Amino acid sequence: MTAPSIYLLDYGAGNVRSLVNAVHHATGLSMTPITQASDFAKADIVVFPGVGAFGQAINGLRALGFVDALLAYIQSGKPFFGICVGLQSLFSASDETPGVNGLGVVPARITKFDSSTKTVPHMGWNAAVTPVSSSDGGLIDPTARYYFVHSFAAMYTPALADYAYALTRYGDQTFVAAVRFRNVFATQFHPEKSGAAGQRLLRAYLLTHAKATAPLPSAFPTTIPDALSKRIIACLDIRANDAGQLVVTKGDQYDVRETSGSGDVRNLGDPVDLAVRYYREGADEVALLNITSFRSVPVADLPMLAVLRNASEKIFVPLTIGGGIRDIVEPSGNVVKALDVVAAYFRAGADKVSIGSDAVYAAENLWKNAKNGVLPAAGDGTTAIEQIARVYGAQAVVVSVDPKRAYVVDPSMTSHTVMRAPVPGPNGEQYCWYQCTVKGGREARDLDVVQLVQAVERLGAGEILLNCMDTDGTKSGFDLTLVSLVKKNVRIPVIASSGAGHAQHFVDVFQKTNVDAALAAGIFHRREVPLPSVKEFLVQSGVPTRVDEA
Ligand code: 1PR
Repeated sequence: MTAPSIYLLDYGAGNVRSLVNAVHHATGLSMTPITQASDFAKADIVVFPGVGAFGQAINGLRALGFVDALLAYIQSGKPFFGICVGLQSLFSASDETPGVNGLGVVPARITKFDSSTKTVPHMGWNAAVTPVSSSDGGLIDPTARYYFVHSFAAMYTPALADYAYALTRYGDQTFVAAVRFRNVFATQFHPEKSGAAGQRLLRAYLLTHAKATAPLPSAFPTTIPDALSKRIIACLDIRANDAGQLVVTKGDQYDVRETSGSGDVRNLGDPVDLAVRYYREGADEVALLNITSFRSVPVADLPMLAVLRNASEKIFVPLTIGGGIRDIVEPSGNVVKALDVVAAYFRAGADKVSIGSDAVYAAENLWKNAKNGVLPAAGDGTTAIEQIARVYGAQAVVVSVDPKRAYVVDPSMTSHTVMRAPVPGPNGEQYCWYQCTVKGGREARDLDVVQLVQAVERLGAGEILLNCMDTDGTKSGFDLTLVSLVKKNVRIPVIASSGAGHAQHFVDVFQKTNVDAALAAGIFHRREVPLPSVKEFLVQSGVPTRVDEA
């Protein structure tokens, strides 16, 4: 049997490396990029991993002159496999980009999730429910969870019965998780980021199902439960140690040096080895933070690029890269724009980028334009957050916040949002506000965490990674006051970080706040509380959790 020739439809907007790696890992097959319209005729299977916004995907195809050739390919009956915006582009139109026509293969419109009732984007691991009588032998596993990240979707109505192949419930809405009809198959979720379940799907589709005709539509179960799970994220703080070797390190309250003896940077292992270990243990995402990003290096030599390239060949869950996402002045004086810095990271295999200090400056500037305490409706388009969100989508932009408690005796002593302090201050103060910092906590700013998250959401950030300098490395539990405060003030997903000491802390943060994900570093690195045991405890405690070790 000869291997199918798989062609990749990439209009150049983002990272297709994850997909190329995932397909190769699952099947041993390589994919050939389509570079001209005549390539469609050579393909046995065309894969279209749409990235970014709907209009950008369609206009990208149009600019390359691929729309007619793609429609002719689909008409020819050969297998087409779309992913995410690759599914949405099959529809007639989308509210994301009014006025731009889709391919129109499915006669319906893509609309936005209702954010008045839930967090948007829909981000994380959810089930994809197939028809009751599906005897399709393992293409989509209804007992597994797959990775979704999107703000727009095809909401399910009976008019879509001939096209829908899997449905997912998110809050009060049911949408199409996969379409399958004739020679077309497309998923709203990302199989290439869906761990072992995604690997099984890629193998089953590309090696077996692509050649088969789609089964005839049949009825879905009458109720589709919302199975979105709480995410567990493993975080690696990475820097060069004193010998110049890139290592995973971990501080207490951001101090990463040994407190006794040598005073060396703590070395907890090799970044790629540890990241792969966490993937195998069932991490829902892995975050890699370059914590010495304020140092000036030529962008092409950024050591994190090599780490990412390596990690993305072996890890098939979302990878976030952070540290130094801003305009960079190279030692030569050459300025590299933030958008070009992230392009290098996305090409190397990142799925999201996390912005720290630069987001604080952007928020401060937006607040300067506030009128009577009300933020402007949008920024001026110049910040890294806005530019990256425009090109790669809001879901690709995480803002990493490094707040620390500023204690006050009385709430009237500051204009910032004051909370009752979770623990009293050094002089017995009962109140605090959460002060934002930059440069890895080295410099405090006159901006509180509520001001920061509101501003960056307005600028288009898709998620908040909420650290806490007071609890970082202390193993005393997440700062639930801080997490609840931030969660109340934004619609986008929030990741609780800093302070995890045992499995009960994860249960507490999920049961006492409605946070979307929780992140830990030290306890995982030192194997004090292994990641699988956290997941097991969450399951026992009734917290929706994905269990699918690779
Ligand atoms: O400002 O855009 O260059 O980003 C710098 C990034 O590096 C930020 O995301 C910032 O949080 C991070 N960072 C900078 N310095 C440090 C440091 O530790 N000296 N690390 C640092 C932040 C916090 C978390 C940690 C959690 C969980 N470390 O990353 O993983 O607190 O830890 P735990 O579970 O052990 O308590 P820019």
